Amino acid sequence: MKIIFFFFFFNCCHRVICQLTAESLSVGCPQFWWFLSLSRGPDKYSRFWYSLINFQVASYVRQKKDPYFGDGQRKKDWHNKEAIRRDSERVGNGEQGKPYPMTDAERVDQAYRENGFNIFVSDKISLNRSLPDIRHPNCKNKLYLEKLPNTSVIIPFHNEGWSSLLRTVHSVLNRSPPELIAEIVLVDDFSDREHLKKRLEDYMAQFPNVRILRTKKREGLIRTRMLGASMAIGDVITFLDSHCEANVNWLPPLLDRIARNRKTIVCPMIDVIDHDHFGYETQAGDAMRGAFDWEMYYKRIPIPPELQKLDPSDPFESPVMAGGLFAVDRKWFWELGGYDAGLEIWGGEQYEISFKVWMCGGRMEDIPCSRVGHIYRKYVPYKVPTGVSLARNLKRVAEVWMDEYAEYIYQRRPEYRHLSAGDVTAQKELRNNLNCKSFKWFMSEVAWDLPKFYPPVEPPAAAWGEIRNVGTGLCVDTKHGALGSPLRLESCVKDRGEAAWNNVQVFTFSWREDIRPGDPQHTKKFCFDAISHSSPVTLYDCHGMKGNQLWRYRRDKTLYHPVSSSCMDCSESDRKIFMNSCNPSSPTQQWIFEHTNSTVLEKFNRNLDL
Ligand SMILES: *[C@@H]1O[C@H](CO)[C@@H](O)[C@H](O)[C@H]1NC(C)=O
Ligand SMILES: *[C@@H]1O[C@H](CO)[C@@H](O)[C@H](O)[C@H]1NC(C)=O
Ligand SMILES: *[C@@H]1O[C@H](CO)[C@@H](O)[C@H](O)[C@H]1NC(C)=O
Ligand SMILES: [Mn+2]
Repeated sequence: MKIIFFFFFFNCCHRVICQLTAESLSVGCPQFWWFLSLSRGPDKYSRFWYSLINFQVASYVRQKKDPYFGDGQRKKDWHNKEAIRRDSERVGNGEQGKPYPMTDAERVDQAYRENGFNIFVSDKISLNRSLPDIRHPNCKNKLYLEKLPNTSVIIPFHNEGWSSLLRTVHSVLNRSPPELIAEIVLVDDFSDREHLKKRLEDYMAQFPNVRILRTKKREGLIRTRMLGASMAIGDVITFLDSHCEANVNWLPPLLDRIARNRKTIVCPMIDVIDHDHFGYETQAGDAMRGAFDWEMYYKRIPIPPELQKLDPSDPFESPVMAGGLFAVDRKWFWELGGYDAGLEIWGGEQYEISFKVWMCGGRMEDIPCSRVGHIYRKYVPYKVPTGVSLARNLKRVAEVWMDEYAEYIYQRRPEYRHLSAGDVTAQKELRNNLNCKSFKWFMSEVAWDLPKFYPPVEPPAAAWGEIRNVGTGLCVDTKHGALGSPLRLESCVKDRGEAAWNNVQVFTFSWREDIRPGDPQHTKKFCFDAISHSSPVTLYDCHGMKGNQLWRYRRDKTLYHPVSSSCMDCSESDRKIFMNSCNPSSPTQQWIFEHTNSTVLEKFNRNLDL
């Protein structure tokens, strides 16, 4: 009898009953307690059902606590099925995000000079081109609130190319529900290119909700964004770059999160539009958390298991944003003081807004179901006022927000220590008035996984100095070679007793278990890299993912490469350094680091079959 009842219970309407039972937990509903006592008997069936119902109730209660679940608000499927179908039928240059087949005539430098990407190719691709839907498959079934706030889309630009700017606008118009676009605001930061003047105004006249604002002098990216934001009328402000393409259903997933918690800043996944052929694809690693190293370079780190969602298409928390693409409740943006108006031109602003929103009671998320492509330029085509403003911006951010952690930056960038950050009183007052938390809190609650990748205090290196080969008596040398060029043997400069400017023979086997040029305090960001058990050893950008840049310095003095199970070897006659099958008795496979720290080496080697 009991069992039949439970079958009914779980099969027919467990959701409703769980809701009832959960609610009755708080009001002490007698039916519920009767029900529990019924299922609580000594026999094992009862115990089974009892634990099952407990589980159901517990998970319901958990979900109820999550404001984003089962909140009773009406949701809907925001996909524009008709537009998706039309897009899927498009064929032609660059359609479906495919690379455009470039001719030699289109490959010339001239094509890149004005924009830093190939404008000839851009001009050949439709302003309405279709993009591949590369979202996680779960995104296709997601529902978002029926009632969403509308947004002003702010697109600052400076001397942007015609087709790249227009494709940004078209992609937003084509792939956003019209009722959610309060306006598109193009903010011109004092461009001088002719097509951005009357011609742009004439073109945009066909779109009633596109506005053009212009700065009166060159203001830089940060103040240009602020000008756009200050004129915005939408409930939400969405910032885009001027060479982007919004992908399918990109907007509702962003606005939905803000509707549920107005203090959330949301970022779309940023995809890569190739600056040569305009092919569209994800960034390496796709969904990752935004982070920084202690020289304040932006970095991306993997989502730790603790933060991975059951559904990988669900939003996840990110400590810092990449930069120009995000949406924020307009009023909340201004409650946060917008951007620090003392930030010049470009740089550091993404840290400022990110630290601020987390520390002052908001949060920040990346939204896997929202994707926007961005053209990463080959180079910046216009004059950017020199490094001084970037350094000053970073110093401002460090001074206002980073508390005692600023010291870690000054240790690596001593030139920042005495640089003037200008007047930051207003910023500090804002931090005070908003009762913002400490940077220590930010590091321990939000960016707690960052030090694993970028420790504030560099852990001691395992070995450093010259690397001398036992068999030949020669040293590993980079000869200042270009990235990707092989390492070579040279006579050891220490022995020559002369300053050998053409040689780099000092290396560090660092706590990351990779080998880099430079002494432990000043390593370069290049790493010993081998791709097979017989390949040369080259210098390559450190990817920090161990893999083919992971090395072991073993007791038998071999430099072992776990991925290929081979050892670093060399030949005296042609001075080459290459991978080979390990033969520890071969003197050409034995290498002596000038200095070692045996504690650290022991630690690295401890769990290894050596
Ligand atoms: C883009 O599509 C719109 C309709 O969605 C159409 O009016 C316009 O002519 C198209 N423009 C181009 C350049 O294909
Ligand atoms: C945006 O939404 C607000 C209500 O949230 C409404 O008052 C306003 O008129 C809308 N703006 C536009 C341009 O649709
Ligand atoms: C060697 O490493 C240990 C930590 O593993 C550290 O305490 C010690 O200072 C290091 N020694 C040198 C000479 O760097
Ligand atoms: Mn850009």
